[in-house]
Amino acid sequence: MATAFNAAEYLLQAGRPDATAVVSPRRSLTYAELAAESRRVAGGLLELGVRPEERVMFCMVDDVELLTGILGAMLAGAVAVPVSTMVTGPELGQVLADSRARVLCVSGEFAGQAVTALELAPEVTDVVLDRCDGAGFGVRTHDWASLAGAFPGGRTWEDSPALWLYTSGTTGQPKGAMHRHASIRAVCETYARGVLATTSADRFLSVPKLFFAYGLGNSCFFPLGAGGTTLLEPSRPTPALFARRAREEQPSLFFAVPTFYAALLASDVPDDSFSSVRHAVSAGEPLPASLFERFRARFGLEILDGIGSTEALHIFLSNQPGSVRPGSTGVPVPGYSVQLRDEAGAVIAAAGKPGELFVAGPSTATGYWARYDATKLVFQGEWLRTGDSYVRNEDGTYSCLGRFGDMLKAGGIWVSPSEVEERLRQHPAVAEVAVVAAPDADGLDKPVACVVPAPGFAVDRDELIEFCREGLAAFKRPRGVVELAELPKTATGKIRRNVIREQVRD
Ligand code: 3SK
Repeated sequence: MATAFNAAEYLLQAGRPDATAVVSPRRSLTYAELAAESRRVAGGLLELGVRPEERVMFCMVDDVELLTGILGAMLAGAVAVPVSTMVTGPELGQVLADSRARVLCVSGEFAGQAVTALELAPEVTDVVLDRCDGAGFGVRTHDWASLAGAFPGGRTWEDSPALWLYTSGTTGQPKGAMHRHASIRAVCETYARGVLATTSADRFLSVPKLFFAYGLGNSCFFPLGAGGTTLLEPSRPTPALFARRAREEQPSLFFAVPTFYAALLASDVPDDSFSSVRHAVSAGEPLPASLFERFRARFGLEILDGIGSTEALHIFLSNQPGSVRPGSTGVPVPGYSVQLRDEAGAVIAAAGKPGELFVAGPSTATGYWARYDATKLVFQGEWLRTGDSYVRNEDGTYSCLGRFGDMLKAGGIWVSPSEVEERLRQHPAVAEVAVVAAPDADGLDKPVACVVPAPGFAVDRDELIEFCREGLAAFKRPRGVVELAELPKTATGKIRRNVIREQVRD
């Protein structure tokens, strides 16, 4: 029988009413205040005519309004759809139309994109604006502060849809991954409690924003699920800003992506900026061992590297406190199982043999909204296909070899781009690097390194190839080096290898 459950109720009742739930540069709220504010928003959405399971889209900065918007939509039995604020108007219009949301909530900063998006999404009837007037929207507009209405409560079950998160992966059109209310409780109980041992004393500071699955767990589900405090930052992240917030707000848990850890290392922020942090977490892309070592040496913190996905909602494979293997992604998070499969789909039992990573666990999405083929490809029974190429090490940890399609063969032998990249990152002339396959004069694929030089350095092809030859098996060395001003990246900071591949082939 279906069990009544609402993820927002679960999160809002976890903290003591008088404990601080959220701190932003503009204001702080206790759990009692956060619950009251979220119920006000829920009532306001119902008053606008929002029906159970209907989508409400949020294009907003990380602040109390977005937090109460997501919680309020879920309380109302609607589906919260936080979307990237880094998109253009037409890109926002595309996901808005795809979701068929009738209500769009927007921070003043993104009013321009929203006006353009509305031209592509004629089903939107109401826009709720925070710190912005309603001129030029062409539909009914409402001020965020004026949202109000009766909130009856009790409208969802464990399997009711709570949340959609749009993901493009590194290619393709954005797809809405649909998550249940119960999945939100599951990630609090598995990764947050099982790996980070979160408690009500914890203070959470996340560089990734609430519109990413990674940031949503870090800044909403985990802090509230533990009865702790979320420290929100509305501005664009920079090392100086986050080091200052960390010194002022004393977080105990800090979350970022490898690119941001590299930026912190390249900055002159004080070395004791993160002295209050008990665990620093990395996800999004594999954390190179060299970055781990340099961060530990300078900031005195071991980074826990993990991998999650929008489809799995959060991290399912992670290093564990006290047993980090640098350069690996650790072991399955308690509650999740992983498998490596070969190209024919057979499960690989042996250590050391690469395969595609599949994961099963309690938080996988129910599918992509209105995407039959993509859903069948990715959601296979209880297993979720990640598209990542991994190997199990002898000690039971797993290491990422790149995307499944990124692996390349040189002279008939598999080469992992990330292994060659890790070697090249140790050279002082290399700031960023991506290794991709490019055909040689014979049309045979060979590894080519695309290098962004470090400030003040020039790229010397022969020196870099020789440097790889000294540190790696000779067949793995790049046969060519291409200098690039920057590496093309996705909105979430992942390297767009398909774009680089096209560039080096031209
Ligand atoms: O990319 C990841 O590793 C990740 C981690 C947590 C949640 C979501 C994602 C995509």
